[in-house]
Amino acid sequence: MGLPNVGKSTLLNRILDRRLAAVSPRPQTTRNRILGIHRTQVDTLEPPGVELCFVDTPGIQLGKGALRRFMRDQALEAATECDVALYVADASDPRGRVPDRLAQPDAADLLGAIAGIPVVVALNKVDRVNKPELLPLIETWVRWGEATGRAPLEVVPIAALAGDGVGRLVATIAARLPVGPAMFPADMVTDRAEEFLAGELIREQLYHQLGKELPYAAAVIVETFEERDRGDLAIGAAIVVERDSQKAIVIGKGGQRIKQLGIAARQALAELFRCPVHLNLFVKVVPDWSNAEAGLRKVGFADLDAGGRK
Ligand SMILES: Nc1nc2c(ncn2[C@@H]2O[C@H](COP(=O)(O)OP(=O)(O)O)[C@@H](O)[C@H]2O)c(=O)[nH]1
Ligand SMILES: [Mg+2]
Repeated sequence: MGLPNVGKSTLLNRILDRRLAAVSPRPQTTRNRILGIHRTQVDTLEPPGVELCFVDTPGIQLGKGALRRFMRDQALEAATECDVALYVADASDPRGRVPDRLAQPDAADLLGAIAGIPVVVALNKVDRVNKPELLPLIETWVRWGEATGRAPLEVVPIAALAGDGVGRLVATIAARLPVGPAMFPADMVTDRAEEFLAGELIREQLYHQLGKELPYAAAVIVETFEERDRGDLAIGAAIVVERDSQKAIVIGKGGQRIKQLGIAARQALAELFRCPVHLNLFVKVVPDWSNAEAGLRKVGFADLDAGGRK
């Protein structure tokens, strides 16, 4: 958990060594909580076999509207259910990296949800921080741990993008997990269906290609997902926006935008599923979907959260 844009999804992808969660420079890219299962050996533990179930969550946020409420609930539910709360802070953000940030009103529910749960703090993006700033920052977090009765608080500096410190972080978390039988089948990597992962990858491309022009309430619905003979995949997906003007932005002049989107998304999908992919992208207008529960269901949020295929 953590503020938007600190690198939570990047970290999940790095640990699992695959692009499970959408990543972008824009805040609020992650909307659903996503489970990623990582299995490893930590030799200092007895037994050394570890199954870590990471739950990536949308960032801490206030704000109105059904989509924001949904995102907030996703993060809070995950926080309530976890064995260890991994708080990711952006060490290169002077205001966001300090524990004081958790005293802001938007963090109150989250702090409540993790009361009594061991906390591990990952200070991310240390590649962008001057070394001398790091030690005092770690000290500040350790003192916060003492002041809030969470001592000893583990603080691990990492660079999720490059992978620095990530092994140590994994071992630190593993040491705080309860011993027990594995919770998931050995070949299971996520609780999300392939359709969901495909939709997230397409949405990630939307963020990359449209940048600031992308409307906040853009969603992707994967409507068809078929395996063809020879092992190819045929995927049909709707990009849902709220207004005709937004549809025009996504399509672009002479259809150039959506064509480029399709090319990039198809490549990313082929990489994820490791097979050739045929992708059919189209744009759909569902007026005001992000403001009401009914709209969210239309765009697939309720179905997805039940974890199943549509
Ligand atoms: N320099 C640097 N950037 C990072 C690092 N980890 C993540 N980022 C960038 O931070 C931005 C937000 O990442 P994302 O994983 O979507 O953050 P989330 O909102 O917390 O899930 C992206 O542009 C990432 O490339 C890191 O270790 N170093
Ligand atoms: Mg994210």
